[in-house]
Amino acid sequence: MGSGGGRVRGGRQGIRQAYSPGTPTPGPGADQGSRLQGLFLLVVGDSAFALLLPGAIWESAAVAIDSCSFSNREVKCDGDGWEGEFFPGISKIKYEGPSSKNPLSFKWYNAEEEILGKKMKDWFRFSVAFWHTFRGTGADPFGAPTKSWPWEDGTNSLEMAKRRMRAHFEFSEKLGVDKWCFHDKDIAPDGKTLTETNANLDAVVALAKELQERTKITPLWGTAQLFLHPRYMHGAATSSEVGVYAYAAAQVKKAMEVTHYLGGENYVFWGGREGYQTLLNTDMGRELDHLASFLQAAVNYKKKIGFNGTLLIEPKPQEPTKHQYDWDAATAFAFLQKYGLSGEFKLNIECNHATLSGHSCHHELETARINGLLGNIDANTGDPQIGWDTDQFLTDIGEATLVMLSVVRNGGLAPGGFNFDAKLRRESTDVEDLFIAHISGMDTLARGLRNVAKLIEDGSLAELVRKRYQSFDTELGALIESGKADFETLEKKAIEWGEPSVASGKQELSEMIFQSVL
Ligand code: XUL
Ligand code: CO
Repeated sequence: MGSGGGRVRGGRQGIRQAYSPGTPTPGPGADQGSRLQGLFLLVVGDSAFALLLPGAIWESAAVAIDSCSFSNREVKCDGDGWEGEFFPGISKIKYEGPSSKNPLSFKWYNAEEEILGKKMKDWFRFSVAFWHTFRGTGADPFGAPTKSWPWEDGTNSLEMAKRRMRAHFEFSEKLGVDKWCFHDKDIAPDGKTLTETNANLDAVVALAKELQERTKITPLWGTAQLFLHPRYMHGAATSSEVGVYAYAAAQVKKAMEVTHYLGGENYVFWGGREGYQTLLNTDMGRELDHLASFLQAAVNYKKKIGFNGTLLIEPKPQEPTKHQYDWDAATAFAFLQKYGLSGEFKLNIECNHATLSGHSCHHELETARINGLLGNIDANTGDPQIGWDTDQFLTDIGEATLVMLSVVRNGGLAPGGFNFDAKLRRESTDVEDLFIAHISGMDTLARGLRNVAKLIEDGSLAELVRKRYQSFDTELGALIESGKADFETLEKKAIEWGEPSVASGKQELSEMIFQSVL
């Protein structure tokens, strides 16, 4: 890599000119410069995903082609127009320990250190989410994008996609994270046809493969984005339109092939629009049958291409739809059982989704774990005063400790891991904030793991729970737990024993023990 600040070859003005033929008519905010004008109009409806793309993706082929057609001026189609490092002032982030005041260092996460019999890096298997870190613009339904990363030129061109991919690998390498997650649409622009779109994806994937080989960073999971484009307004697998169902299948087929090719270890299904706005116009039973057929076809295709990764369903109760079918872990489990799919899928639990469904993240993790379904964690958190999916980096040490309790009980998450499905706040606009946010999230979870090790070593919480159920460590308890205690036997015991004694639940003591390790 070159030294010094990176720059767009030929200067930014040239790229702005290249973009102008495909730039939508400026709306409010036109005084913010042509780059922001192009982005601003795209802030539509859904707050979480309007941010993903700095261009209307269904128009992006035109943008990509325009961009390339200007190659005889400033922009080179075969290169990516960027020289030097993307993060020139930042070197590899190191562990400096809790007393360090350096924001660009780890205080608690020490990748090679062994805790509870495993290296920290193996407990976590951290991953950078491409869509937030490299496509998040800071836009919200009321405001234009706030980030202006130096490598972005305002286009959704193929050249821009390649440059962004190189920035991503440099970022992850410097952060010391060796996994990444992506949607098909995050990494490559759409073409005018499905065939053209797939060709664009192949071009970016070829570069990603090369960068992966050089850096040893591989996908934790890949997925298809089936929620931004207007064709998916009624859903993808649950759309009332058979043509949309087929299109979604084609998209998943390709995304699965790409994930497999890149050595991805999992594949995620988040049904952002698999739900309804009103039951008055919805045949819920038929839609759920369609979703099951879709997932069964995905299982069949996975086997056909020899992809051994885990398929993961990511529950979320609502947003963008009023009601999403994969409401929470228990609902997803019931769905998988009903359709005979339980052996084929695990769950990707996202903490902010858990709280939106009225549960804690710990509850969702435990529900998945006790049913053998805990496959991956989308590590983030919500805001207690905001009722939507804010996708913040997790900074609450207590919450992180509870999360790690489940992960340790699960024996880890591999082949899953912790994907930072989290984004910078709109107001955080420095390039270094991207590093600081991830470092903070990693350190918080590392503290959680260290706290769990203290809890286990102390042993008193486990002892409290053991004692609480000790009345079942008896002959009758064993009979009940083996499913052999009939009502007549139980009635006989109840009469013989009289009024049962009921011990204290010791909630405050359990909380005191928990607090003592934070
Ligand atoms: C949406 C969400 C998605 C999925 C992948 O809330 O979490 O980013 O993780 O589609
Ligand atoms: Co997620």
